[in-house]
Amino acid sequence: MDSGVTFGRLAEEIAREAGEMLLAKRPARPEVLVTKSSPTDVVTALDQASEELIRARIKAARPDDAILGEEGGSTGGGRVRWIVDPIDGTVNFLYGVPEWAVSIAVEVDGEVIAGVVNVVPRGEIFTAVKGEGAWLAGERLRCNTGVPLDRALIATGFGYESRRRAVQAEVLAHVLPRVRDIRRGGSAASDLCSVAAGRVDGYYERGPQYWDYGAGGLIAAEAGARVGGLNGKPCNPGLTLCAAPGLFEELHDLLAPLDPERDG
Ligand code: LIP
Repeated sequence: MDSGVTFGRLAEEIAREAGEMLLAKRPARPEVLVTKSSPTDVVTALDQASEELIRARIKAARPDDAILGEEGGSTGGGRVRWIVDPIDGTVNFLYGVPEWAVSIAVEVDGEVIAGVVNVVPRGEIFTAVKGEGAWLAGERLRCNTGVPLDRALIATGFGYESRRRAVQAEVLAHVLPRVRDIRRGGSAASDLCSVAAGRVDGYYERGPQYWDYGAGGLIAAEAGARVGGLNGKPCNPGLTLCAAPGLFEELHDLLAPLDPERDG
């Protein structure tokens, strides 16, 4: 079995190539191809082209591995699985907001051991290998520590369905008065990397899927953050929560009584 470092290098190479393709092919106004869970949940032709490229590169290098992709679903079996978000932050991509990413994680026997988030418009490639730290441009990343909740800059995001958003707004109304401020970047993968890089102190969101948080979750954890869900659960679409130990618990205890996993 290859090491996390070998998987990480391959993931980085593929995420870099997908990013170059997206930058080269992105028209001034990308067109919506289809909508998914709601009229605002969009897929562009380039989401699909990016996933096709990533799948082709993985298959060429590792024909027996399984792949879970946001657009193409689940294929293959075996101990190694690649978790792919071909464009995380598709609405930003559509509008030309420079905050979208290609996210690739590699899981062996159910555990993520390597992750890459290429925040393409910023030319930033965040990487992590389990036990080897999180890195950006040759610098080891460390999340902010010792920040109390009332001084914390917290990133969050919102789903695409109206009823879920109404709950998220209600939860946010309780969080906002208790923290330094809120940021809504529009890419969960990038938000998790922002925790790793100390650009925000914490992040929470109801709704991100495995392809949104797989790679970024490892990057944040390797930068010293705690990453999980409610009540000791691992990250899951019910809630993704991430911050340094201490702030994680404060944020958790603020959110838990608000029942943030409900959808209306
Ligand atoms: C998006 C996230 C965003 C979140 C949205 C959505 P997509 O992913 O990264 O931060 O708030 O609900 O999940 O749809 O652009 O891949």
